[in-house]
Amino acid sequence: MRQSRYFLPTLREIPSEAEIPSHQLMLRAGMIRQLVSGIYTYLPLGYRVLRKVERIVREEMDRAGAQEVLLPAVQPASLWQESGRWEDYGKELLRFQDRHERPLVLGPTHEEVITDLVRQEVRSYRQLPMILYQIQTKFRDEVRPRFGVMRAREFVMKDAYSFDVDWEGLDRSYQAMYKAYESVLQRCGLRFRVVQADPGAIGGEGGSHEFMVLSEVGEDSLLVCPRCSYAANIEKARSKTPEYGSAGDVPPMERFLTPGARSIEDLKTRFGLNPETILKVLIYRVDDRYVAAVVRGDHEVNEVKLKRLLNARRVELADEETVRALTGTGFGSVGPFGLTMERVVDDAVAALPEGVAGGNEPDVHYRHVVPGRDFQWEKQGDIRTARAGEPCVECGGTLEMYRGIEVGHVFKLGTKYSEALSAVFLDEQGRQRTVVMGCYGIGVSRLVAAIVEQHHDDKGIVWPASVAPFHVHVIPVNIRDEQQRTTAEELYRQLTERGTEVLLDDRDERPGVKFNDADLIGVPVQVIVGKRASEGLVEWKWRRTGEVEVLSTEEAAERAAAIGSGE
Ligand code: 9G3
Repeated sequence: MRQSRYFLPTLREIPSEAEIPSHQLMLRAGMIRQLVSGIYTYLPLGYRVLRKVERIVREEMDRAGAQEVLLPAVQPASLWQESGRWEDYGKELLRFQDRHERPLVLGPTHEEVITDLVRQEVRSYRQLPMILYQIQTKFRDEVRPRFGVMRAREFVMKDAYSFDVDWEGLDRSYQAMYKAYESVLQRCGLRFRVVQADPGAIGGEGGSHEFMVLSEVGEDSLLVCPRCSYAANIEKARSKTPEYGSAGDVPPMERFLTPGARSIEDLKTRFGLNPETILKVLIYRVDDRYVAAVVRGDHEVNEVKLKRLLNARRVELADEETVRALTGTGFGSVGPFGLTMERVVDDAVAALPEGVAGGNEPDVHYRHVVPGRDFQWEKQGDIRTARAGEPCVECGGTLEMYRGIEVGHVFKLGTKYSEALSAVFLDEQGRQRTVVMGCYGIGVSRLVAAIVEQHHDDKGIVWPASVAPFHVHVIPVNIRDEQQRTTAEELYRQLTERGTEVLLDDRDERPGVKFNDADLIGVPVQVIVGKRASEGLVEWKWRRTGEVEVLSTEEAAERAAAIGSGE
C-alpha cells in the first residue's frame, strides 16, 4: 500500500477526550474515528487489524468444530418476551418499532434468536452436538460509553452457542470452546488469566469463566493465588473464612453510649473499637422486600454474591430515611437486634466469638454480642468481597489482586433458553428431551484495543506480527532522491509480489514526520532506505526493540518475505 494514497490520518496531538493508551493511540494512528458517543468508524488501518483478529477467531472456532452463521442484528421483541428477558433489561436494550409498529430490538446478544433457529430445525439427537457461531455487530446502549472501542455501544462480538443432549455433552463443548479461547488469546500475543466468574443475569446454571487480559486500565478486578491455580473475578472470588479461637464464656452483652458515631471509622477513631469485631449491618432493598446484611466492620458487602445467594433480580442499598423507618435509627447505629426483616449473615460474622453491634437507637451500641446467642439470622453465606492479602480458599496462599480487561466470557447455560423456547429433541429411546446449551463470547473489537494496551511504548503501537496491519514498512528517507526512491520502489514491488504485506511511505515529507508516523502505527519491521542505498544497503529496524541492522536490499527482501509467510 502506498502511503501517498492511503487514507491514514495520523494525529500528532493526543485527543483530549481519550483517557487510556489504546483509545489515544487508535485515534492518533488513524485506526478509528468516533461517529457519536460509543459508536466508531474503523478506518482502513484499523479495519485491517480488526479483520486479522477476526481471522484468528474464525480459524480457532472452525478448528473446534463450530459452524459459522450470520444472525440478524434486528430481533423481534416477541422472542425476548417468550424468554422472559424483555423485563430484565432497561434502557441498555435498544427497542424500536417497524413500519407496522411491531416492536423490535437491536441485538445486544443472540440467545433467543439462535434458540429459536434450533427449535425449528433440530428434532433428533442425531443432529447433536452442534456449535454455531457468528461474528457480528452488537448494540448495548451503555449509559456512559468510554475508553474508545474498549467500552463502545456498538461493537463486534464473536458469539457462539453450543447445543448438546445432556450436561456431559455440554462439558465437552465448553472445554472445546475454553481451549479455543486460550489459542485465540495466545495467537493475539496477549498475557491473560482465565477466572471463575459470576454468570450475571444470563443465568448460567453451571457457572462461567472470563478471559481477562491483564492491564492497569482494566475495569475488572481479579484475585489470583500465586501458589495454586485459583483465580476469580472479584465479584465471585472467595478467601478462606477467618477462624477464631473459642471465646470461652462471654459475659452478657452490655449497652454503651457512642454519641455522634455515624460510621465504622468513627467507632474506630473515637471509641477505640476494632473494625474486625464490629458487626456492620446494611439494609438492602431486594426485589420487593428489605433485607439486613451483616458483615464484619472491615469487610464490604459483595452485592453480586448477595444477589446470587438470595436468587434476586435487583439488590440496592436502602437510603437513610428508609433505614430510620425500618430500624428506628440512621446509619452508624443499625444493629441485628429486633429486626422485622430477613437477616443475611456473612460466614466471617457467624464465626466471630463476640463483637460490637449497633443498638438500633441513635448513639447506642452493645459490646460482648455473641452471634447466635444474642441474635439469630435467616440466611448465612459468603456475601463479602474478598481482598488481596487474604488466604486462598483452596490452598491458603496469599491472594493477589490484578486489574483485567474482560475480552471473553464462556457460560454453561443449561436449559434456561431451550426450556423457555421449547427447543427439544427425541433421544435414542424416542423420549422428548430439552437441549442443553452453552454460550461463548469474545469481544473482537475490544480485543484490538486490549492488544494495543499490552503492546505499545511511548512512541506508539508495537503490533505483534500475527495481527499487524502490515508486515514491513518501507521508508525512503528522501523521496526526491532518485536512488532512494527507485530502491524503495523495487523493494516494494519485490516484496508485494512475494505476498508480503508492505506499507511504502512514498510521501514527500520530512524524515522526522515519516519516522514518527512509522513508530506510531507500529508495523513490526521498518526498512529504511537512506543515503547508503547508493551502496545497495538499507537499514532493517525492529519496531519493538529499536535494534537496527544494515543489510543489502537482497537480504532485506529475503528476510521480509519470510515474515509474510510466517504468520
Ligand atoms: C441485554 C443487554 C445487555 C446484555 C445482555 C442482554 C450482557 C446479556 C450477557 C451475555 C451472555 C453471552 C452470548 C455471547 C457471550 C455472552 N449484556 N449479556 O445477555 F439485553 Cl441490553 O451476552 N451472550
